[in-house]
Amino acid sequence: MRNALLLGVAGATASAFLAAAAPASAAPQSGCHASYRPCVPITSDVDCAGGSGNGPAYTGRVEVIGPDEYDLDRDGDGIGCQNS
Ligand SMILES: [Ca+2]
Repeated sequence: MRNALLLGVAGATASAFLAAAAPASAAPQSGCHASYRPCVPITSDVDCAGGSGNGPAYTGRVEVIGPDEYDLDRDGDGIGCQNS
């Protein structure tokens, strides 16, 4: 019985560890917009650094890999802020 109890405790500890680790591994891009690479923050608007946009966030050249919600790729070639 003692061994069974110890195994039960070990199993519960492992399960708690996995549950705590899962969200981090499932969302490694947390805080980054899914449409852009490398990381562009998720905020009200992002403009090209050095451009005429008013922010509040700015980025340099980025690859657009999803819907261009921030309108960074004006010519639609998949690269945003290419003149930055
Ligand atoms: Ca472009």
